[in-house]
Amino acid sequence: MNSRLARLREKLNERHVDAAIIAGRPNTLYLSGFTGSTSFLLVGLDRAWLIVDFRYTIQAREQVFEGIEVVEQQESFFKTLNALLLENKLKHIGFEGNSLTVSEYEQMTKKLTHGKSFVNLGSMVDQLRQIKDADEIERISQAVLLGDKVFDHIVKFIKPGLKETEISAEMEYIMRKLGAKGPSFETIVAAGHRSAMCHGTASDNILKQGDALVLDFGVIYRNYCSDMTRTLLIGEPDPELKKIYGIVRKAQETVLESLVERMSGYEADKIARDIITKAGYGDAFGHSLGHGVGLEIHEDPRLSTKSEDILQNGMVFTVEPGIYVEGLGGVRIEDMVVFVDGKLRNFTTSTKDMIIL
Ligand SMILES: [Mn+2]
Repeated sequence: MNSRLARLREKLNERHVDAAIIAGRPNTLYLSGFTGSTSFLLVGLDRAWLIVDFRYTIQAREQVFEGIEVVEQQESFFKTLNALLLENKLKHIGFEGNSLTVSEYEQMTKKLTHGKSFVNLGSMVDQLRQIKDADEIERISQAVLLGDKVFDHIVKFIKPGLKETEISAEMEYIMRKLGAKGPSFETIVAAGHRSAMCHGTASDNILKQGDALVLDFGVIYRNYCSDMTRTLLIGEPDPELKKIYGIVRKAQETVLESLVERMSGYEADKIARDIITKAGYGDAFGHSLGHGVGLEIHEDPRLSTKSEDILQNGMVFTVEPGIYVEGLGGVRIEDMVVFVDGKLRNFTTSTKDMIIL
């Protein structure tokens, strides 16, 4: 885990910064291992301190990675931070410009009287988080496996007459029973005409014959998110839905076969988009192909028409083309993958064969 701090320190050095103050939750967890809701992590070039209040002292001592000292705040966080800055001669202080609010920034620059200058590090830590280490890849693979088990279970549970909310409740119950902390985002269960809404979270809509049913869900397991989508068909579907299913599946599988390390997010998106456009449904694929996943459900890199991100070893991301036709329904298929040693590994193992229930 110390290699995470080492990578950050390298970047801080390049920017001539003495220390960074990290307060965003995913970045704090990534760099320190601490899961509490409030803290300031001060990362200097050779020492690092996690400042917490009384509620979290015991937990922080148990959780922090080697090389991080836990400090309980005295009187206030800023007073404690100021003392550390003075004691360790830390003058040029970096902050997370992409996650701090304007008020938090103003408060910080006003109250940290021992800081001489404040440097906006933007999304520096988020950028580091794009490349997953072996421990993260292992956790993510377990999270995805748990999602596959939820899918196996729910396929047997689904039948016409159920409400979408009954399905999402069952999915969330099973994921927790299997050891997940909970869903990684609000579970999407969208049937019939609602399946044409890309983010149709479960409603009281009742499943009926002929419906397409989009299940887009994920779990949080050992702090890491999973994300997958499968589309089921309830009873014999409209021939157009079957056709759409075939196009989406072909687009998704072609991307998986064509992805090579160092391809851009734009190029990957284009492979799927060209197939769907050629089939006459270009306008019906109105979202991007995929996104990074890790401690957060949506992270960089992005796979989209505007993306300049280069897909590299250690990056975990989704491949999720879809086609949505108002009044008829929608189909989306989503897997989570990673590049390891230049090779693409697909974490998701659930079948993509058309399932007609
Ligand atoms: Mn997704």
